[in-house]
Amino acid sequence: MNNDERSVLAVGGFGLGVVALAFAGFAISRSGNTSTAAAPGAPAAVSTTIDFTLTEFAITPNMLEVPPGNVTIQVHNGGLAVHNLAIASRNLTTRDLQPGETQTLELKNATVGDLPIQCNIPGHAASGMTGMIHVVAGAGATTDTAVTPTSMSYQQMDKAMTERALRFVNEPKSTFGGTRLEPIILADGTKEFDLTAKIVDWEVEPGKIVKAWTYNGMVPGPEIKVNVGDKVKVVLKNELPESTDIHFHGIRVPNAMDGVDPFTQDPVEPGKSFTYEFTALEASVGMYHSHHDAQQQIPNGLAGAFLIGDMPIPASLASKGITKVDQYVNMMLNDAGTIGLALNGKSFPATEPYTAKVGETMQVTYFNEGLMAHPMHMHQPVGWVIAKDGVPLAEPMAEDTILVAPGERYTVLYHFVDPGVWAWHCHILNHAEGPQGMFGMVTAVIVK
Ligand SMILES: [Cu+2]
Repeated sequence: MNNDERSVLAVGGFGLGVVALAFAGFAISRSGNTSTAAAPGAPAAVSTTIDFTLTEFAITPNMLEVPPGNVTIQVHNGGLAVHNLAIASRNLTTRDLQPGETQTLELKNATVGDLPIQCNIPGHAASGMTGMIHVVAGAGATTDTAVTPTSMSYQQMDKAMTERALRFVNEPKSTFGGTRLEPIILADGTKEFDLTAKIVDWEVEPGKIVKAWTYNGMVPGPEIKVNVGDKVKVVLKNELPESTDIHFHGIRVPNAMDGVDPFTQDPVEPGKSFTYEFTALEASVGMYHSHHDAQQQIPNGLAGAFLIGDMPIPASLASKGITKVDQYVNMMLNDAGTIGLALNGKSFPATEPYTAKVGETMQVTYFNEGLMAHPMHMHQPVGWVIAKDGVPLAEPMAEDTILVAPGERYTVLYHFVDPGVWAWHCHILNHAEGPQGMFGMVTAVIVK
């Protein structure tokens, strides 16, 4: 987004009303809730609704507490394979759910105790698709994720939420990372990219400055893009207080260039440099990141997109109006370190707003460099997943919520059909919206 577009966004027709409308209904779909229907002269009958999402290979959440009584269980297959959900002790099982399907189970008269749950597809429980419903006297429907209670009145909450949302559209934005790095072309045609690893002050939220561990002073690191057949040289200079290295994730390189000390090289010590050299052999959607003290170095910012060649647009999407790409977006997910819950190194309301026109198509690649899986949801258009980890799918798959696990990349085409401010966020709700309003892994697409 250039400055002109940003000022249009700030002063243009997207005022509070539009923002508030666009974000309405944001948080109602996943939370458990308990209601009490008291019949005259009878004890209250408690009924509770809970949700589980099935993926490869997890049941999310994997533990829920409910009070005794009737429990409505909504089971959604958010994965890429067929799954089911079974409560063996109650002889209750969903049918085999295709990706995207949802089925509701009614658990009648649950009494205090534990109800193990699992997916009954062979091998899936052993791979991690197990969980538990704890029936506990007096329990609300809570998950294993703590929710901060609020003492604010609803008027105070509304005011705080509105103020945060308006900062997103009205405040000038600080510098964004992930800008493309132009190579130095050497005499033999090799494309050289110079990366300096260093700690800088980085504004993740308006006024919140953290120590980011960066390539070339930005989070994400600069985008590197080359063509199939290019000779590539990446010169890493280490100005960090610890050793580091660079691994090219999802890119075919000789073993000596894999960037994993001590297997393939020595650590690049503070003050030292290392040069990676390889030929870009295959079209790829990869990432480059540290493979040294990674649990600190990567969440703190040492990661970027590494792209080789271009992704073909499936011919079958022409019937959906998708014949070309008008805009390319890398969306790097993070959830830890000094950067915290962030999209491209920024937390809402500091995240970058995107703009598009009705009829246009945006190609988004999600890169998860965090510690958790994130179900990414753009309001309104269904996304067409065209590639997983850079490999084109035989047929594109429609998904409005795309679960991206750590290390994964999904390439998705979004075709815009209606104008407005459309929220775009992680659908783990405590990564996105709380009593103070939206935060963390939230941005929006402004479609005109
Ligand atoms: Cu998330």
